[in-house]
Order: sequence, then structure tokens, then C-alpha cells
Amino acid sequence: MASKHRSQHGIAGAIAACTALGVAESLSAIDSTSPTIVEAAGLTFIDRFAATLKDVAVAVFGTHHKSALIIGTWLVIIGLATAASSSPKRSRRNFTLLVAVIGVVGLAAFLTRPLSNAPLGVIAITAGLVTGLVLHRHLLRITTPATSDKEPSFERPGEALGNRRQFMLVAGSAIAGTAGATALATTVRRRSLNSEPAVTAPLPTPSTSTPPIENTLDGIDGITPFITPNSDFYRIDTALVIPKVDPSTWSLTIDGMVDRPQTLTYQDLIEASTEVETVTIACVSNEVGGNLVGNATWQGVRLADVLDRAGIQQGASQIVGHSVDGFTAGMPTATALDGRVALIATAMNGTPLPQRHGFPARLIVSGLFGYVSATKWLSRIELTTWEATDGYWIPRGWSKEAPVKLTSRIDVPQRSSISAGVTPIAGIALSPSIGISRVEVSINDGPWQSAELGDHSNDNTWVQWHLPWHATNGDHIIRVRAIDNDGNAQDETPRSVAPDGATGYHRRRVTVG
Ligand SMILES: Nc1nc2c(c(=O)[nH]1)N[C@H]1C(S)=C(S)[C@@H](COP(=O)(O)O)O[C@H]1N2
Ligand SMILES: [Mo]
Repeated sequence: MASKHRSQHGIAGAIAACTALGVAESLSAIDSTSPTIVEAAGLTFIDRFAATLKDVAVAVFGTHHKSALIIGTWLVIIGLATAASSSPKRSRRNFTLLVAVIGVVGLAAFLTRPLSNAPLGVIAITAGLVTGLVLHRHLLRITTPATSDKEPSFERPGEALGNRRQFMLVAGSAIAGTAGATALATTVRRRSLNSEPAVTAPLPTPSTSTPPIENTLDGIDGITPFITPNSDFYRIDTALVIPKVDPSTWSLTIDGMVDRPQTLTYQDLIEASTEVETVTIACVSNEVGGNLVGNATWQGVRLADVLDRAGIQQGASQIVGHSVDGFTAGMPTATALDGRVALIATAMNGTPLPQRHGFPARLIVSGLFGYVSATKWLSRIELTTWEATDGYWIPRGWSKEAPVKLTSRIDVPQRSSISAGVTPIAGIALSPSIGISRVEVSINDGPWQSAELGDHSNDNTWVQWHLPWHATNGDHIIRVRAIDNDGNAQDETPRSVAPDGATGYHRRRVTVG
């Protein structure tokens, strides 16, 4: 009897918690520019544990793991509620206590997120708490009708059956209602979040006529295309939900150690977006041979021009990009002024920046890893000293200076087993802002052979390379290495991504026959 009550009390806790979460989530999901309660908890978790997770963090920030974090949060809360509610004697007290603690922690997490809709969050959490407590009490009353929260002295069989039926009915409706409301709210929210912003202004005609890329090696089957389509471009960020920015109210501030702080509206920025540059950007978390790298044509305003108008003060040695969701990335001021491509970008491959890539504006700096430069959903550019502050990832164990490392990758043959005959070996090599001068391939530790290079007139992009290979039967190891335009050879020592980027040669094993 005791264990039956224990499990029914536990189930009451689980159902009440689930319903409470459903109410809080559905209500807080209404504003798609704000995180929901559970998303806020997940974002706080990311900020808190990103450092501990280190390389694992890369995985956490991948899209799939974001859903896992949301689902995990639900499961943990429901699990805690089940445990707290299980004791037949202290079910009510423990459950109330737990719900109060989760409510306070949830509210604190929510209110400290930069994009949270505070009034909506307070309403959502209050409604969730009240629903959860009322439902829990009600379910307990059905479980133990005679003496509300105490073990009943005896139970007539018919009464027990009736209670059980009533318990199932209330519990079932609560779960069905929660599932329905949450599914509806999530669908509406997702639709709103996934819709790309309506283009409010046409992009201006580029002031520079960039020469078209003459000889890409796109014709080689399986090679990475020279330009990465927006839909295939890698995405890395700490945003559990992509910030949705309204361009009509958004503005970009340039302040800190400047003589004339600036405020630019979306319209201002679009009108000035006459620079067009093709630049490869890469993530520090990209392993040798990895896919966290992409090449796009960016349109925007030269960062140096905007800074010039603001007037950089003496000693302002760091530029810190701030995003609407609180992310920051800091780089040496010199990188914006040394002649390399450094843009406030508003468009990517001919369309306004996609939401996931930073709409309405982001920074793109050739030759620096994304985490120190490429702030998406940009809201502020702050000029400060190098010592004054650190970007998001620096206290989390990543290097403050982070130039992109010279690297190369084998894309073709795509399969690990191919048939004999002449077949291409091909891939990409990159060292943005310096450029690639040579790519070499070695088969089975044989001599390094120079590969043919695709267009490499632009030092800011990756270079496609190709070597025809007469493949003979057997197992082969293919290796690649690159040399940059400064004459530096690719670092051969295998190193993982932390703290400032992976090194080593990419190799592929291919079985021919
Ligand atoms: N607001 C914001 N901007 C950000 C990040 C982020 O987490 N938040 N991540 C940076 C990192 S680590 C990288 S590698 C690039 C990736 O840009 P992409 O997602 O457009 O490829 O964005 C950078 N800009
Ligand atoms: Mo990154």
C-alpha cells in the first residue's frame, strides 16, 4: 500500500511539474524576440558551463545539442518534482518547496538574459507555479481522499477504483492540455523565428567592381564549391534561439574611446553598404579536415570608415563587438586598420544577412577566428584598451589573440573505397588575409607533389586545389599541406582546437580496387 501511494504521489509531482512547465513555456513563447523560460535556463547553463565543456562546448553549440539541452531541462525538472513529491507524508511540503526554488531560479535566469521580456516572464512563471501547485494538491486529494496528505487507515475496494479513475482522468487531461498548448506555442514560435526578415531596403550598387572569379575548380565532382551557399554555411554560436531583431527599431552604436560616438540605423547602414568582399571565415573549433569553415561574398561598410568617422582615441587598442544577446568578441584595433578586409556586413551572397548568420549586421574580419571577431546580431562596437575587457570566450579558456591558422583539407575522393584508374584528389586550403601560394600532396609518404590551384587572386578566401592521381589497387594514405604567401609552411604537429586552433596535416585512407 505504501509503495503504491509513493508511486502515485511521485506521478502527481511529475504531472504537476510538467503542466507547470507547459503553462510557463507556452506563455513565454508568445514573444518570439525573447527567450522562453526554459530557453533562458539553457542559455544560463551554456554561459556557466561553456568553459568546463571546452571542446564538448562545440558540440553543445551545434544545432542538435541545443534541442537536447531544452529536453534535458524539462526532464531534470520533472525528475526532481517526482522525487520531491514521492514521500506520501511530505509530498505537499516538498513539492511546494521545490516548485518555489525552481520558480525563483527560473525567474532569475530569465530576467538576467539580455533579450528577455520581463513582464511576460513574470506572468508566465507565476501562472506556471500556480497551475502546478493547484494541480498537485488536487491530484493528492484524489490519491488520499480521507485525510488529504496522510496514509488512509483503510480503503474500500470500490472507492479506490473510483479514485484511480478520477486520478487518471485529471492527470490525462492535464498532460493532454499541456502537450497541446506547448506544441501549438512552439509551432507558432518556430514559424515566426524561421521566417527571414522582410527586406526593408534594397542593397546599394557596390562601389568596387570585384573581378569575377575566373577559374574555380567547382567542376570537380565532390569538391567544396568555391562559394558556400547560405543554406550550407556552418553555424556556430551560443544562441539557443536565434535572436530575432526588428530592423526598424534596431541601431548600431559605436562608442567607448572615440571622439564622436555614432548611432547608425539599419537604413543608414544599408545605404552605406557599398563594399563587396569575398572572405573565408573559420571557427577555432574546426578540427583539421573539419567543416566549420565557409566562404561567402559579404556586402557592407568598411569598419575602418565607420571608426574614422567616430575618431579613435589614443590608446584604444581593442575593438569589442557586442551582440543583442550579450555575446562579445574583442580584437586588436590594428586589425581593422591594417588594410585587411574588415567589414560591418549587412548582406551575404547577395541577400540580406540570414537570421542565423547575424541579421541585421555582423562583423567580418579576414584572418581572425570567428570567436574574436565575427560578432553576429551586432548592436555595439566599443573601443577600449586591450587590458580593459575580454570577449566571451577568453575567460572560458580560449586565446585572446586568434589568427586563423594555415590549414588544408582533402575533399575528394569522397569515398574511402574507389576503383583503380585516373581520379582526382582535390580539396581546399586557407590562410585568410595572407593567402595560399602552394598546396602539396603526398601519397603513402612519397614525395610532395604540387597541386593545381583554382583562382587564388583573392588572399582572403580559401583556395581550391586539385591533383590528378593514377590510383592503383591497394590501401593508400593521402596527405595534404599548404604554404602561404609569406612562405610559411603548414604546421605539421597534430594539435587539437583549444586554446587557439588545430594544427597538423589532414590525411585520408583510401582503398583502391
Ligand atoms: N552574437 C554572436 N556572434 C558570434 C558568435 C556567438 O556565439 N554569438 N559566435 C562566433 C563564432 S565562435 C563563430 S566561428 C562565428 C560563426 O559565424 P557563422 O555562424 O555565421 O558561421 O560567429 C561568431 N559570432
Ligand atoms: Mo567559432
